[in-house]
Parts: sequence; structure tokens; C-alpha cells
Amino acid sequence: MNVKTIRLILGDQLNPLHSWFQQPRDEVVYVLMEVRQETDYVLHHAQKIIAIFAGMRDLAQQLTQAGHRVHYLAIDDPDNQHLFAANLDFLIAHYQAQQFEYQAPDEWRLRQQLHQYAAGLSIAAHCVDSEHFYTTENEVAQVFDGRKKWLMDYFYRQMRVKHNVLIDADAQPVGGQWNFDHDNRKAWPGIPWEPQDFRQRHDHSKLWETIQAAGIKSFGEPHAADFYWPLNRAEALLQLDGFIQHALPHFGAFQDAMSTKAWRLFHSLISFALNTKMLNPREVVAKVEAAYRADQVPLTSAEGYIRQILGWREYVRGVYWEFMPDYVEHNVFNHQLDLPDWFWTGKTKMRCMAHAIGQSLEHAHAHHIHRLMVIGNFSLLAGLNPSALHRWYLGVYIDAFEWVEVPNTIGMSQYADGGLLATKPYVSSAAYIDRMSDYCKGCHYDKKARIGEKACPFNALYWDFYERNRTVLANNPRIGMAYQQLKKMTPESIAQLQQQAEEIRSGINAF
Ligand code: FAD
Ligand code: DLZ
Ligand code: SF4
Repeated sequence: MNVKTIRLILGDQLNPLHSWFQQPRDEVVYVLMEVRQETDYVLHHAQKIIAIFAGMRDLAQQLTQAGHRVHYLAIDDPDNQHLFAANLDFLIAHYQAQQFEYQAPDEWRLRQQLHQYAAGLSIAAHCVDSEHFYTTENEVAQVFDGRKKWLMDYFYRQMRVKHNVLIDADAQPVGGQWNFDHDNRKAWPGIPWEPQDFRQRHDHSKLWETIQAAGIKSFGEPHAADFYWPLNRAEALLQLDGFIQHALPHFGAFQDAMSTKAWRLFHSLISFALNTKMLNPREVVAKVEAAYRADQVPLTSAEGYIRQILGWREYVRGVYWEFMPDYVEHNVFNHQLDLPDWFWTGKTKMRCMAHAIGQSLEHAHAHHIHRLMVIGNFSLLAGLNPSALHRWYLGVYIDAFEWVEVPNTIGMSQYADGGLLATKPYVSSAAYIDRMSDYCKGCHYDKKARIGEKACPFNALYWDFYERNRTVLANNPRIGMAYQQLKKMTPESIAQLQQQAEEIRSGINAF
């Protein structure tokens, strides 16, 4: 049937292998739009805007070269009205389209918007699958149907079996265990050195000039002339292969390590390519499993890495779709403090925070432990407002799209959902950060001290957090230790810690 059709491709739907593109059809026009409604709905890191626009432009070019019809509305196009709805109205009229199709948006906000738009059209409209994820949106909820508690580990085992990943001929997990974390989580002694960066370099100076001329606000370093995020699938595959060969063998051991000397360590930096769908999770998992089966990487690394993608990534998406739109509003501890000014500059005397925030502003990326156990940990202990923090995370990271960012920030990192996603709050005093990094040596603050001008802020905040949140946390069997230790402290020393914590909170911009 040759019905004149407009097909919308969003900025995180850059998959040239989607079944839409199997062969060019004259009656189909693909549209991509650089729109202010998306650049401005949260303040984004400069690199994120550049990377999305560059990736969209590259896909448009690939499709055109393959013989597809493409209408690209650039940020400075005079026809661009900067709203999906207004632009679609214009394009549908312009091409006299009788049909509108779009791939299901991954974000609740945009999905509502496009569903409503489609429902209001007088022409036929269809939403199709983005053909990216292992699971359907409600599959995680189905796995836990009738169960009291959602647990990622349980879901992950089901996925391993269902998709036959790292499963032996006798239907058991390879190596006899589902999880090898006890062999991982080491601090990094400085060797082996982190491998080279396998991302390609680009000069996006012209694009950055256009973005600035359009008046789009952003933060963080653009590094437009020296830009390293992948443009397309071919580049992302090269990056993935380099990672598997050179970094993955050490990923497991050092996945939680942090260092002032190496910001990437043995992480893949593949989340941008995955979340924009340049790469498919199945191919990433298959390549990693193949490397293990060919004896190129240890099982501890392969399993640890696959768990992040087949386990956590799909799991948090299931949480997002089950609990949105309310999920983003959770604030179980009623934390209301604004983000300190240094979240936008990295200029704090806390060396761990200066490095974690600094590299986020510099590279639009920080690895999981920086996000969870440094920035997130401090934010939760200090009582920063989870919603404000969510907007910061959504803006700063190159890979941040709400479906994956919200459950990680609101749930895993801030425990603002009261324990729906995490079994206990991920908090620590300076001891954990010192064990996993070289930050404390050379810090302005004393990692051992709890009280006084030079005391590490994490320490007083840690005890104060447990003390002031007794009603929510004291009955949690996983955190009994903290309350036993508090029991051993005198009321005076607890009061002193609370006063120190209050001083930190009230003068937070000076820390
Ligand atoms: P690697 O360490 O090499 O891991 C490989 C892949 O596993 C990642 O690319 C990612 O696709 C997946 N993965 C690992 N952990 C998670 C997780 N917890 N949830 C979902 N997928 C995971 N990840 C995002 O993709 N987007 C976000 O917006 C995001 N926000 C986060 C916010 C907070 C507060 C925290 C604690 C974590 C967040 N994460 C997010 C998860 C994780 O930090 C990033 O996926 C990871 O740092 C990306 O870098 P990488 O590709 O080098 O990952
Ligand atoms: C993040 C982003 C930005 C900055 N700009 C655009 C854009 O101009 N056009 C577009 O189609 N998508 C953009 N995106 C990605 C969308 O916000 C993303 O598709 C939604 O968050 C859905 O997950
Ligand atoms: Fe961070 Fe405290 Fe260590 Fe300084 S002493 S680096 S503030 S944990």
C-alpha cells in the first residue's frame, strides 16, 4: 500500500538497523528535528547537545545515501517551530501525508505528548516498537507479579535463562555461580594503566557555533574542536571492540575503583551509543560472551559487565514504566536543600567531589561509583532535594535519558522511593571513598576526623543521616550495624555530630 507517510525519528532513536529502513520507499518521508522543546526542557551539558545533533545529522546523511527520503529540520532552519507538534503539522500538510508513524519514545513525557498528538490527528497514526530492548516495558513488573519485593538479582537470573546468556549445556550458570562480585571491587594500584581511549575524534566547531547562535543555554565544557563521543554505529562498534579487547579483562576487578590519575579506568563509555540505540544490547552482550568463551576475558569481568546490561539496564527501565509518572516526585526523607553552587563549577574543597563533579563537567561522563558513592552519597547525606538533583543528573551526563536516569537517581542513589529499588541507602563515610580511591590523600579535609573545621564532611553527615532518619530506616535489617554503633555513642557525641552536620548544611557553598 503506497500511503504517503511521515515517520518521526527522535534524537535517541539513531538505529540504522531498524526494520523501517530495510528498503527505501518513495512514499515515506523520514523526519528528524533539532527542537528547543528538547534542548531546553532541562539545562543540558554542551557535549550532550552537540552529540545528539551530530548523531541525528549523521543518521540523516546515512539514510539519504541509502536512498531514503529525509526531511531534516536543523536548529537554524527558518521553517523550524521548535515543537514536535507544530513541526509535524507543517510537515504533514507540506507532504500531504495520509499517515503518521513514530517509534515509541522512551521517556514518559514525550510518549504522552506524541500519543496525544497522534490521537488528535485526522489521518492514520501508528506507534511502532523501537526494536531495542530485551524486555517489553511491563515485563519486569510481570516477573514480580504477586511477589512482595522487587530484586534485580532475581530478574537478572530469569533473563540469563530466558536469553541463554552465560548458561552451560546443563542449563546452569557458567562457572557455577550467577554473580562473581566477591572477586571484583578492588582498589586500583596504578597498574595496569588504563587503555587508550577508543573513541574517534571529531571537530564539531561549526555545529557548536550554530548551537550558540541559536541561543541554547548549556553548561560544562563543549570541547567542540576535540570531540570524542561516537557519531554513528560504525564508530560505536570500533569503540566497543577496543573496550572488549583492552579494558574488559580488567573491568571486573576495578569496576568500583576511582583515581585522580585515570578518569575512564576500565569502563566502556558505551552508554551514549547504547541509549541512542546506535548499538543494540544483544550485540554487546553477545560480543562479551564470545570474548569469554574464546578465553579472551575472565568470567568475573564478562559476567559483571553483562549483568549491568542484561540486568540493571533492563530492570531500571521496568521500574520506570511501572511507577511513572509519580516516581519522579518521591522524597521519603523530605530533603529540601538546594544544590550547592559548586555543582556547576566543581570548585569545592572536598577532593572527591571536586574530581567527580569536575570530570562530569569536563567529559559529560563519570562512572557508576562517582555517580553513586561520591556525588549521590554526598547529596543524600547532606539532604539535597532529589528532584533538583535528578535534573542535574539528567542534564550533565551524555547518557542521561529519563527512563534510565530517574530510577538510578531517585531510587538507587537517593533512596527517595523508600526502598523500592535499593534494599538500603547507598551511603558511606570517608572510609569507603578512601578504600576505593586516592582522593583522601591530599584532600583539604581529614578523612579520620568527625568534628572540627578540618573534619571530612562525609563523616558527621553520615551519622547524622542515620540519626535523623531513624523512623524510616531503623527497622531495616540490612542497616542494623549503623544503629548498633550509634547505640554505643554518648548522647553528647551524637549531638556534636548533629551540630557539625547542621553547620555543613547551612554553609554548604563554602565546603
Ligand atoms: P560501564 O561501567 O562500562 O557499564 C556498561 C553498561 O552497563 C553501561 O553503558 C550501561 O548501559 C549499563 N549500566 C551499568 N550500570 C547501570 C545502571 N545502574 N543502570 C542502567 N544501566 C547500567 N546510566 C545511563 O545510561 N544513563 C543515566 O542517565 C544514568 N544515570 C545514573 C545516575 C546515577 C545516580 C547512578 C548511580 C547511575 C546512573 N547510570 C546511568 C548508570 C551508570 O552509572 C552508567 O550507565 C555508566 O556509568 C555509563 O558508563 P559506561 O558506559 O562506561 O558504563
Ligand atoms: C536530549 C535531546 C536533545 C538535547 N535535543 C533533541 C532534539 O533536538 N531533537 C530530538 O528529537 N531529540 C533530542 N533529544 C533527545 C530527546 O530528548 C529524546 O528523544 C527523549 O528524551 C526521549 O527519550
Ligand atoms: Fe572526600 Fe572526605 Fe576523602 Fe576529602 S577526606 S576526599 S572530602 S572523603
